[in-house]
Amino acid sequence: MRRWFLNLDFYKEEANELKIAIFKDDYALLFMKLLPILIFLLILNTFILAGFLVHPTGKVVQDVKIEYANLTNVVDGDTIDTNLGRVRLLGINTPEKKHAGYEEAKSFLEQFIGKEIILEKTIDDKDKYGRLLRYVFFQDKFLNKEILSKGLAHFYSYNEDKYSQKLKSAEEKARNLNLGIWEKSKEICSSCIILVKLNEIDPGEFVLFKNKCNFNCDLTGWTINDDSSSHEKKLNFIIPQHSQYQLNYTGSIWNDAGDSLYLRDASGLMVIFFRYP
Ligand SMILES: [Ca+2]
Ligand SMILES: [Ca+2]
Repeated sequence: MRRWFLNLDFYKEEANELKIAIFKDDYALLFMKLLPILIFLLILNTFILAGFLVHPTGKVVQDVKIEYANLTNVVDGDTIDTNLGRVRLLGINTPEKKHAGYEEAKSFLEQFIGKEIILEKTIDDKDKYGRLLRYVFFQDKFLNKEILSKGLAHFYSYNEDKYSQKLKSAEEKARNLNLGIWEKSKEICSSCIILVKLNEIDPGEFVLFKNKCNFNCDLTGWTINDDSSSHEKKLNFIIPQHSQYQLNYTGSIWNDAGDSLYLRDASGLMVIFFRYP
């Protein structure tokens, strides 16, 4: 009897091994049959990842696009000409002509004339003037970021993208070091004037300043600006000691969604920087 049971166990084991072998063979066969489909799906996936990313809004956008170009001419600190067309550097806004930082930003870019640069598109292709909106790289240099790091531009975004945070930090570092456009005013009144309120809701936009010192402050020749360089307003008033002054706007200057205020003294040095939201 004992022998019989042993034999039975032996046959059971044989049968199990055979089953496993058949199962393994089936699996291999199935795998071989599915292999071309798997390879096809893998390639398709790679193409999808290379060409598209999902924007935080949930919208699928063509997000990664890199092109090689030749830098042929520098228009100003944030605009260059290339063989592919005029390019507006994304994420930055450099000073206008005759303003501190204008020449420095321009000559920084001029060192790359005749060089092969890399242009990267993220969300937007062109602005309303038909300029290509691009991030610009030369070898390991990220030019948009370098300009911010040197304090030669303020951060300016059309649409937030994967580089926005990096660029904002570069700007913040330069600001904390008082570099370039962030150089602080040495005027005595620069520590007297405070921003009480900025009302960005139009109609009726206004900016309310206060002179907290016990002497009058003459703001003649000082300038106030939002993120767009073309909106500069020259001031011509005195704020008496311990008084407020409300600067009213008729047009729509202060963007409701977010903007920045730059108050500079007559020599262009920074008095107040305020960004919202
Ligand atoms: Ca507004
Ligand atoms: Ca604005």
